[in-house]
Amino acid sequence: MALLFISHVDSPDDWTRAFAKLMPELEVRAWPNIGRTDEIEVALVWRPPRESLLGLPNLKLIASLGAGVDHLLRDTLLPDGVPVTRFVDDDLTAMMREYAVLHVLACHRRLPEYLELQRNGQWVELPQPLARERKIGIMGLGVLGGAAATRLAGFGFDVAGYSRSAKSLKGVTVFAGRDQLKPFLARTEILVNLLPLTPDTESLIDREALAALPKGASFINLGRGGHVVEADLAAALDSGQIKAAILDVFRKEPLPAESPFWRHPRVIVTPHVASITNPESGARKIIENLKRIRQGLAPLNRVDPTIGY
Ligand code: NDP
Ligand code: OXD
Repeated sequence: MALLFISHVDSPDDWTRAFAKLMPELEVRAWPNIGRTDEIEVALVWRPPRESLLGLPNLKLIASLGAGVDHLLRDTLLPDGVPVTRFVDDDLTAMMREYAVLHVLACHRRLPEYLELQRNGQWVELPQPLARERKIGIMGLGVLGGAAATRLAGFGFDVAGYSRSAKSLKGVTVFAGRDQLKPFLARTEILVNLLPLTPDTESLIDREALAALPKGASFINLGRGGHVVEADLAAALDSGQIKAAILDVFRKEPLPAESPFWRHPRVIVTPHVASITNPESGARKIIENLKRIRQGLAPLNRVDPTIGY
């Protein structure tokens, strides 16, 4: 019995160690050294090559190395009937919540502007609203966005969220569906993106969406680079429509050297590290799902490839 590991960004070593400890009979094989194809029961993947998941007759589970599955649904041919799951884990959620809080607080207390003032040797006191006077908007109210939204509400911020379907979250005003997007944006001073990338959300944050925010809003992108029209964001930063941006994800990763975001005085760039999958807890989730499938149960955290998340 074997697990096929496919990723051009992650090393298989920690996963090999984790499975050796938790399920020693499951051999981890790193692409392209796949060995006997009929022995592969699970594929654990990040952006797998187009045909890499075909021709595996006993494949029972395709597990994403991350919470997002856009890397897997976009270009890869999926074998019929094999469930696809994404990574959902308390540690991953806690890390993302922490990252969202870190940067919302930074924008709320105007840290990107103070860093620019410091570089220019300027001593300027900027007006400072209280948390209850600050309107935060979270796009995506799923596992990660929901956790960030409720924690930020706990700080006393005026928090709203945007999702596909209506829901109830303590302390969070929910805007659901595309016709609620504009009103949601119009009241949002600090926007946090935690949507999944799907055909519906691709390029959602464009010139029009950025213009719908109040002038001088801040933008924190923790979802995917593909949500943003990067030239529109750069223009909005230059015009002051967007005052500051914290960007963790980009259309092209690593972010190319020529990107204006590297050098913009009020942009903070981080290399897709808002939250990181832990191989040991990841291995536990995969083993749990394998056991469920062998018992004829549906795996946990299955995604629906037809809607993209
Ligand atoms: P979930 O699937 O739990 O939540 C997705 C949310 O987005 C749901 O609230 C869903 O609405 C909403 N949504 C989906 N499509 C639309 C749409 N068209 N319009 C409005 N709302 C929509 O995902 P997670 O919270 O677990 O993860 C979110 C994303 O975070 C991942 O897909 C990934 O891209 C990103 N991520 C980034 C990381 C990083 O390090 N930067 C790490 C991990 C994840 P509804 O509730 O109605 O279904
Ligand atoms: C992601 C992840 O989906 O790192 O970006 O989990």
